[in-house]
Amino acid sequence: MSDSFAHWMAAIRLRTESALDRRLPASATAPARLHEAMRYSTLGGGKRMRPLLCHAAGAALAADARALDAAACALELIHAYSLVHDDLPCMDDDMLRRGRPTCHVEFDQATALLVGDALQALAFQALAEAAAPSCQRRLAMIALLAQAAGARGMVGGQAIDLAAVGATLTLEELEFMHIRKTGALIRAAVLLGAHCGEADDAALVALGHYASRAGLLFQIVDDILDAEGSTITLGKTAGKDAARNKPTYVSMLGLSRARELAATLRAQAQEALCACAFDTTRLARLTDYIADRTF
Ligand code: GRG
Repeated sequence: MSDSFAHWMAAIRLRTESALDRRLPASATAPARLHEAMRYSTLGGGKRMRPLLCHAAGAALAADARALDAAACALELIHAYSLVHDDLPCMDDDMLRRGRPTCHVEFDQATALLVGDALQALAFQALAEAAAPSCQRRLAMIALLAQAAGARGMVGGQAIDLAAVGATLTLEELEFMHIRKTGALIRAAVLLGAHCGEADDAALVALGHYASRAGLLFQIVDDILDAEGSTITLGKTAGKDAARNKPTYVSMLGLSRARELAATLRAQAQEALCACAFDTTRLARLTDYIADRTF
C-alpha cells in the first residue's frame, strides 16, 4: 500500500471518528447508560469501510467534505446498529466484537436493543441535516439509505440469513441473501458519496455496478476469513458460520473455489470502474484492500 493512500485512509478514519463523536449524545447526559452504550458500540474500532467508500466516490466527484462526513456518519451508524442487533442472543448470539465484549454483554440485552434503535434514528437525522448539494439530493439520499437498510436490503438479508441456518441454499439464493445483507449498505456507501458529488445518472449506474461487485467481494472475503482467520486477528469469534451450520461461500464451494470467485469479483469490480469518466484510483485501491484484507 502506498504511503499516500495509507495516509488518506487514516485521515478519513480519523475524521469519521471525530464526526461520530460530535454527533453521538454525551455519556454524561441522561439517559447516561443508553448514551454510553451507543458510544461504546460506535466509537473506537472497525475498519470504517463504508465511510472510506463514501469519501472515495464523493471526492472523485469534488463533493463537499462536510456533506461526505454526514453521509459517512449515517452509514457507520446504521452499520453499528446492525452489528449490535446481530450479536444479540436471538440472532447470532456473539460475545466478541471488534476485540471487545459485545454491547449486550457489556451492558444488557434491553440496552443493546435500544442502542440499535437509537443509532438507526440518528443515522437518518445525520442525513436530513447534511450539507448535501440540494434538498432533492438529500431526499434521494434518505430514500436510498432507507431502502438499503430496510426489508428490501440489509434487514431482509438478515431475515433470510436467520432462516438459512441448517438449510440448504443454492449459490443463487446465497448471492440473493448477501446482495441484501452486506451488499446493500456497501452499495449505498458508494452511491451516497456519489450523490454528495451531484453524480449524473450515468455515473450512478456505473458506480452502482461497481459497488454490487465490491459488496459481494467483501462478503466472500468475510466468509474466507471466518473459515481461516483467528479470533484474535478478527476481533470476533472465528469459525462461527461453520459452528452454526450456516451456508457460506466456503461451505458451498470450498476454500479454493471461493478464492477463485473472489478473484473474479475483484476483476469485475475493477472493470466496472473503467466505465467512470472521473478519477477512480481510490475506489480501485479500496477494492484491493477489500480483497486482500486479513481482518
Ligand atoms: C441485525 C438488521 C440486522 C442486520 C445484521 C451486518 C449484519 C446484518 C450482520 C453482521 C454479520 C456479518 C459477519 C456479516 C458479514 C459482513 C459484515 C457486515 C461484516 C462486518 O462488517 P465489517 O467487517 O466490520 O465492516 P467492522 O467491525 O470493520 O466495522
